[in-house]
Amino acid sequence: MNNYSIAVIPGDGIGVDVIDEGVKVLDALGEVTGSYKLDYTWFDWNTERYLSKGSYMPDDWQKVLEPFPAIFFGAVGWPAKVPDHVSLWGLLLPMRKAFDQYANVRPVRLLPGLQGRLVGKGAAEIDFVCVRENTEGEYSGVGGRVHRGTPHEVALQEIVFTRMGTERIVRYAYELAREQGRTSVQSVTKSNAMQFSAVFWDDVVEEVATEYPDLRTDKYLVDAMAARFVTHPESLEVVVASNLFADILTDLGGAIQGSMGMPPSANINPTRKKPSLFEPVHGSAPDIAGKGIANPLGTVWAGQMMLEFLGEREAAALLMRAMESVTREGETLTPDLGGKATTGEVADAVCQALRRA
Ligand code: GGG
Repeated sequence: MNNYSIAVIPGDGIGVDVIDEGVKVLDALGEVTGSYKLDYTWFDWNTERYLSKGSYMPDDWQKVLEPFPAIFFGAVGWPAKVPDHVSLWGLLLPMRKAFDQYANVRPVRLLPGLQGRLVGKGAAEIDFVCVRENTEGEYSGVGGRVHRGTPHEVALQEIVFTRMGTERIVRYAYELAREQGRTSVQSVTKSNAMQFSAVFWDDVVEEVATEYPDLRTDKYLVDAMAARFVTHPESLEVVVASNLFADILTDLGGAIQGSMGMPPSANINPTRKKPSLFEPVHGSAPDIAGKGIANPLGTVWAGQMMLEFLGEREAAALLMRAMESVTREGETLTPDLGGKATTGEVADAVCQALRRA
């Protein structure tokens, strides 16, 4: 039996609802397989903490989290109480950057039985993965505002692409393509308009691609790729893009997966020298927080990716099959997927499927 120490940060809004259920499913899977046990340390780092103590995390947060191989994260943000740029830069983005979680892996797969939003495109057509650069690009955090409130006010937000950062994410995408038995990689930029940063990205892709002659390389402008998600999702295998472009595209990915409640997100430090972080793609959705109707499947799927990362491949495969059997049956789904079940009932259905298996 393998033991893993996991840091759990439910965060805000429905993050709390879905993480509770995600933990329930991961524990049930550990019991069913007998292959692992997760020892959780819970952290109440969220907007309430910010309001009462002035920060989302304590000063020594890096030292506290560093011993954990993985962080199981819910969601951040409560815009009625704290502006979103304060909460995102107070909790999630510092972890991605400080722990060098440079590869953000986001599968876009329509699970069996679910109604996608695209006419004529089912589970066979919607099955690819997005690799998002996760530490620089449009999220570099470099910029400033001057002459506030005056007619000559200036706001600058710098896009930063480094050779090291670009090469490593592109290489990660090609390696993932090989690992998953794919035949191609789709690189996304806006190099007709962004003649410096995006053309640089294209150049790096061309260089790295020579190391992978077995894989085809396709290049798309981000606007064309947005259309392609809808018109030809079956032509996509491993989509690699910058921080902001991939963030936007993967919300579209959530939509074609049936609901924003479905997609998971693995923020990986491939060196494993610092913790990796696993979360649903969706945010905190304050409007439905605490109502018991949030879809827990994106979080359960993120937990499944965490188990794969930890090396529990058989358990992870079993959990994927259990989720698929729940979606295939289609009887226990939350309202975002057209069902009437609660968050807890969906997680219970996954647990039952695990026990049946
Ligand atoms: N569960 C993830 C979460 O809370 N996401 C909030 C969000 O807006 N993230 C922005 C990003 O991933 O770039």
